[in-house]
Amino acid sequence: MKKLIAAISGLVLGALASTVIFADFNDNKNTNQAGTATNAQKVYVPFGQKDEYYLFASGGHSGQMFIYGVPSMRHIRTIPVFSHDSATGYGWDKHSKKMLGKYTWGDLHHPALSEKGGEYDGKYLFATDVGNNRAAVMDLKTFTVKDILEVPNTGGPHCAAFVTQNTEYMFLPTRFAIPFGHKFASLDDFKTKYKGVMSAVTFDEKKQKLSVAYQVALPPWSFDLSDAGKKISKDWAVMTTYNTEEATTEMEINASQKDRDYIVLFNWKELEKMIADGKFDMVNGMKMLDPSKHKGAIYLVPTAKSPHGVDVTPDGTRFIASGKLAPAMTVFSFEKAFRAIKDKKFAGEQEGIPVLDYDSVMEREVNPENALGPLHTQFDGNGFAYTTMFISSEIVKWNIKTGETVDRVPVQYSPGHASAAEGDTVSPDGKYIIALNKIAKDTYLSVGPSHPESMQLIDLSGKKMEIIQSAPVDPEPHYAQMIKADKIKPIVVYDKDEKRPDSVWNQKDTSITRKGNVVEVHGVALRSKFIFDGKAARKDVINVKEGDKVVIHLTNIDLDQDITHGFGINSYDLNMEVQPGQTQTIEFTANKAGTYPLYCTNFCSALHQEMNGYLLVEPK
Ligand code: CUK
Ligand code: CUA
Repeated sequence: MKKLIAAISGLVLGALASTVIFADFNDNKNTNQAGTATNAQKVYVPFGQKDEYYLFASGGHSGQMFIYGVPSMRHIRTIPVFSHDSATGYGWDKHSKKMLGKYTWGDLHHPALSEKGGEYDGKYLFATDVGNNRAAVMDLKTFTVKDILEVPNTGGPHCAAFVTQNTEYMFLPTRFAIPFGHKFASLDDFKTKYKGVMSAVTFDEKKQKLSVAYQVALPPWSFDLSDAGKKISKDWAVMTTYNTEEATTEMEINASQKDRDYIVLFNWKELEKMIADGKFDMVNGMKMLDPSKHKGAIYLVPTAKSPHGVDVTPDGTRFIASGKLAPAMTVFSFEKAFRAIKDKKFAGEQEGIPVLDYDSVMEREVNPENALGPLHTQFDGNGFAYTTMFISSEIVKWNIKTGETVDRVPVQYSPGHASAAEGDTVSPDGKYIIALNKIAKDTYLSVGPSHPESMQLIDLSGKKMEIIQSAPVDPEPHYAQMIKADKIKPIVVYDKDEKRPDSVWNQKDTSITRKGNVVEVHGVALRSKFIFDGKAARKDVINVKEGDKVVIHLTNIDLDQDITHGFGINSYDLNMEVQPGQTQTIEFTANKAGTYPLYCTNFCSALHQEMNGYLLVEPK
């Protein structure tokens, strides 16, 4: 078996390194793309009706979150998360500017919906940023980001749909090993000075704040995809590691040498206890636990080389790992693992962490014929698993208990993740799955050498899986989650009675005041004018002096559905959005003397074009 895996993985490695593998698929001959009348009907949502599901798709290195409706596959909205966004002024208003801090881009890989009892509760959406080590939380009442947290000691937190059953934690394993705090250290000291830190992040709903509860200093391996346990395994979580070779250069060869890497199996309840018992050192302000000193919470499970995805079954009994370089999905049993741990049946230790015996935890290896490059697995709640095959460009449906292949559908092409309806809950719907394809090739009208990615909607309700719709998508969805639309309850306007110190609700209460060189404006926006000072002759003009600090609070007093105003200042590189009933603040230094028009950037009425004024900056 070992030899076979090694041989095939050699072949796969070759295929991964070249683009030749795609040539076979270029003629589109084996597609069953949307096109027939019945498929069109299945995805048609008539005007006045709504989609059945929301799809939250990660925007990858756009740093944002894309929202689609399913089954129409219409792109409904982009939520700016880790990158600036001109359309909404995200990154310029005070709140978002503070949250983004010094960063202007992000790499959002994995969205995770908040859960209660293992079901999506529709309240919050979490996300991580591989680019600049951050975690974010969005409120699904307003579809806006509430908090962003920068996580120290970590080099590219890469995780999966990974909140625990009651949203106790979101875990962020590091993808790249680094010395604590990004300190300088020679790569010759990789083994001793570099660490693969896993962070446990919590969300305080009352304070609307994210924070790091604790971190774990693991060996300098690359940690990757993860999933939280469910039901019998609810106190546990799993994550994959590659580069247990500890390679520091030419990773594509050097990190792929060993036949086995590991799944890290950890008990977060136990870790929580250890932290409460003071079993940690402070490292850059973080509680850091060393698992080689404090044992009993973390174990290693050998798995086929260079694993990428690991996913827990809806009933919580098993976890399924697949790797790019071995053509197999490996099914592991939590019960077997618990027994081995209880009986202390270990095959040895790696860097002070007990290694479980592969055969004592493994239930079966699943090898669908000619299926290459298995990455991620989703579930339908009827005992079937759906695994994406990056290299052979397909989704394979198989029986979790028997390993038998039930169906396969070619996708176009090279799927990373797939996302099933309510797929990460304890009770997936089994209605749809969406293939998130990395390479769309000639699927859409050409837009030059770089083509859009694609998302293909697959109907699971019939005997055979059937692709019924395909939607282009900006770079780059890694993972997505699909939730029943009726679970989400967005507000229509911001609550006027909510206490916000800088809101103003009457035109006569607006004001421009000066304290030293700080000019503070309490203004309102309404159809179709700005009023900054209701007592002034020109109510829509802000007069300041060169060098003043200007603080503008603007309340949108139009409490009507969908009447959003914008506030842009010409040539000052400033814009923000103010939604109905919302108060937003923008701060800047008037360091350019002159005359600058300001205007509403969001079309709001027949007189939108008249909704403007001036910022007059008197020279020193
Ligand atoms: S990753 Cu991109 S295909 Cu960041 Cu979940 Cu696997
Ligand atoms: Cu207000 Cu346009």
